[in-house]
Amino acid sequence: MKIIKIPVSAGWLKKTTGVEKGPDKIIKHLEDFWFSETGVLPVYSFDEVKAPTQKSVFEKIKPLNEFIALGGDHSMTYSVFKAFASNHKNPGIIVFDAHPDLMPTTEPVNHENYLRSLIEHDVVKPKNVILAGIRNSDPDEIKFLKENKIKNFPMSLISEEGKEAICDTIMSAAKNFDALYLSIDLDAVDAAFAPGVAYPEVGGLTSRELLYFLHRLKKLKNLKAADIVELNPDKDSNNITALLAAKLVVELC
Ligand SMILES: [Mn+2]
Repeated sequence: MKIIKIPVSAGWLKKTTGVEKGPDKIIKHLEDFWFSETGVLPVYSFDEVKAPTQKSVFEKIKPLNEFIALGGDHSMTYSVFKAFASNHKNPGIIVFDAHPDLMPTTEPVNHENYLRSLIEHDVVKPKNVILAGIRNSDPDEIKFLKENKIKNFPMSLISEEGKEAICDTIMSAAKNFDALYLSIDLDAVDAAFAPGVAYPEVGGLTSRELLYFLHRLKKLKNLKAADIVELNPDKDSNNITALLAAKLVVELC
């Protein structure tokens, strides 16, 4: 699996400072795993976007077919997905996140509005966007979600209906995309399991619940690429979040 390091910290209000250390930290912890739980021996090749900009990230990703990009803050998904989308007819994205990241667009985009920017810049159709794990939104974002009829599976719904049923629904929607991209903001996971993120949120997925989703989504033939974002090693506790991020990489290989 090609692993692309994108050490970007372009965060609004500088609250994401520290996330640029994420990629190296995750890679260090890959050593802590041998086989994946499904018995796969992961083989990696590493590459990096040094001093990342929207343009340099796009150019690094454009020639790739299958990859996992490691952040860095969520703003990077704008350029990574844009490059991915440029290679496919009808691309779609599943995002695990505590926040919808649908704030009004800015230039350059940031980690609070990358997803709205992808939609408003016609990179992805709103009907090809699936959100899961949301539990803290701005009124502006809720309005945008409703107006664009975005498929939204907030934490409350996952908790009420169960991860199995929600995963079934997500998979039947996602299997129709020509190419599927998975974006994992580590704050989708409960702060008790993933404290080392820029904006920790309680009441989220357990590590195991997120792994359940990944193991099932991995079975979709159209799943081509993924990113893991928002690890902040400076805020972590006993490297627990870094270790989770590394395990996610292993299980996605
Ligand atoms: Mn996010």
